[in-house]
Amino acid sequence: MGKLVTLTLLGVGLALIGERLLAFRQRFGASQEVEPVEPGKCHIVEGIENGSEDIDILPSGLAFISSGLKYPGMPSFEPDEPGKIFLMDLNEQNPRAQALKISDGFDKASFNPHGISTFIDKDHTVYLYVVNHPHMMSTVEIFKFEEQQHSLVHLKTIKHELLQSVNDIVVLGPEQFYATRDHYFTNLFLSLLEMVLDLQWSYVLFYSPQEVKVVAKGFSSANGITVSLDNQYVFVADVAAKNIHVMKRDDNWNLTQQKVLQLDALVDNLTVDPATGDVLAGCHPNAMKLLIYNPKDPPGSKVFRIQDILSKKPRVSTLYANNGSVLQGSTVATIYNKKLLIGTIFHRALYCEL
Ligand SMILES: [Ca+2]
Ligand SMILES: [Ca+2]
Repeated sequence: MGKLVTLTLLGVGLALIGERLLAFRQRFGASQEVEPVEPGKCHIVEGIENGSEDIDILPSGLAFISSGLKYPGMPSFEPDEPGKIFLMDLNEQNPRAQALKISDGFDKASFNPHGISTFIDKDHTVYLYVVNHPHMMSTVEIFKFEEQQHSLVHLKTIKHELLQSVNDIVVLGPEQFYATRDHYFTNLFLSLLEMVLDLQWSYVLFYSPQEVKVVAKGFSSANGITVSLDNQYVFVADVAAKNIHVMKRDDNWNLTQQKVLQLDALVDNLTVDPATGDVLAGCHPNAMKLLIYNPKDPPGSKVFRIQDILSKKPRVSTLYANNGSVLQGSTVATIYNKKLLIGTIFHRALYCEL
């Protein structure tokens, strides 16, 4: 009898894991093909070889690009190369990417930049907030941007017990930001198990020097985060659930969910077109190909444009798609003045004139 119970329990357990694994395979797009879409004249940006995970563009057209992310479980082609922040002036005829100098006193050797967000203070000072993973921990670094010197001056490192496995941030005031935590567990094995079992323990938190709190939870894996042009709505990408959550902000920085927009690819970083308010989503058509990297069958890229996201019927269109022959692992897309810049997790970036 005891053996029968053990066998039954084992069978049920294996069936459950099998079912979860199948669902996991499906969620991660193990069988997706990509039809190519190219929006205009495009070319690879020279000089950025080790990824361009996140991009944020100032109203003046200066684009900051985070490069060289080492992320647990993901391949890294230059594991010993420290991360960098590149700058591109999208007003130029043929914009080039140049690495910004970083001030002394900051540990550049362990710099591992991930999501970024710019913030312009009342006195017009430009700050760049960077999610950093030195030695695979999570911190938020605040830099002051000095345009003339082409440099970033490090001002502060923010650490907090809730700021773990941070993916992206969006800054809304001096040292006031929302951040996504993409996994509950920081241990690689447990975080993989968390993904397979789809525990939905990932969350969004609000940080200020006075208060740190979880403001939205229940995500499979909260990834990119940004705000609407009027700062009233927050958009959160749940990469593993392939959707975007539209949340309304209140005066206490709490978030209330308004709707969830389902897409058919894994949504990474989000940006907003400053001219139209459209949301741009850098997506992975097939995450299995990202995790198990094979140069003969590389991961592809997909960018969605979502128009009227706050309306009853948002319109979703594919702005860019490629099977990996040109661009692998797109994570972010930004638009400035009919110029499109697409970043990728561990490869190059693409520049298109729309
Ligand atoms: Ca970002
Ligand atoms: Ca991301």
